[in-house]
Amino acid sequence: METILYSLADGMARITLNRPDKLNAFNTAMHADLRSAITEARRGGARVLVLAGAGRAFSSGQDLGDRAAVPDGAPLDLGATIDATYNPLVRSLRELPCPVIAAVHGVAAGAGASVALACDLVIAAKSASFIQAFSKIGLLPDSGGTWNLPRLVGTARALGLALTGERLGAEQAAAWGLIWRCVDDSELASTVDELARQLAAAPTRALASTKEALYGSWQRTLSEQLDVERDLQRELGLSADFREGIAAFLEKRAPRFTGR
Ligand code: LHQ
Repeated sequence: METILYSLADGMARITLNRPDKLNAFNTAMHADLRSAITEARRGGARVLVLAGAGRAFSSGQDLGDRAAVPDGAPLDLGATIDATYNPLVRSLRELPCPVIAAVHGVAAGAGASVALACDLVIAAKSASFIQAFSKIGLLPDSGGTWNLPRLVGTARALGLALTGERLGAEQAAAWGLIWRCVDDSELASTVDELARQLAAAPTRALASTKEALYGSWQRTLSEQLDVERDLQRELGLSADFREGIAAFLEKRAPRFTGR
């Protein structure tokens, strides 16, 4: 693929945004490549997906030079662009039945930040930063930004970030709960690799159900959520991995989960 690097091995799918001269800005081709790669990861039975950026950044968001998505004089329906690109991307990451890790180094700006925050676990290098660049060009946070930001850091901080477009360093992002973890720059790759290996060997269906239950919880009452947990647990109770987890515990050995 032209704009990303993709691999799938040992249950670990890796997608690297690969337009380093544009700080991995999203253009139409990259969205198409991402769709293919995520479909391929799903079809290939990936048990974890790692999303990262090549060069010195994670992503600078929408490619502001892509005339298919950014107006050049004539009015352009950004809603149609979003419907065709960012919204399906965010939905596909959330609906992927395995954990998605964003490995963030350098800057994650605009939709680059939103896409990182749409991943299930965000690990960032200490020198990384998150910028809600939208307001600087007359837009609002998209790609799930207005949904994820207040849920992750609360309304006051979400509004502060979104209205000012101020750069937020990774250490502060971790302290605020915007991301899962911030590590030394030199440890980003090994930390992400280790976590990806751990998750690829985990009971994948349980992790997928955890994602589904947690993300869906915002629309439900506690009583409704209790029912959702019951239903999902009922399914997991019939899984091979649950049987293996119990057997391994009783036999005092490490479990060998297969994701089934
Ligand atoms: C870029 C970009 C970029 C193209 C750096 N595009 N070339 C929007 C519109 C339509 C539909 C739906 O959704 C959206 C959502 C959005 O994502 S809106 C937000 C779009 N992103 C931005 O506004 C961020 C723009 N970029 C920047 O503010 C800076 O580049 C950041 C703060 C990310 C990094 O700054 P520096 O580290 O100083 O790097 P730089 O500015 O020198 O950039 C390096 C190169 O990358 C440079 O090209 P050049 O040929 O001069 O070396 C930039 O033009 C290019 N680049 N971002 N988004």
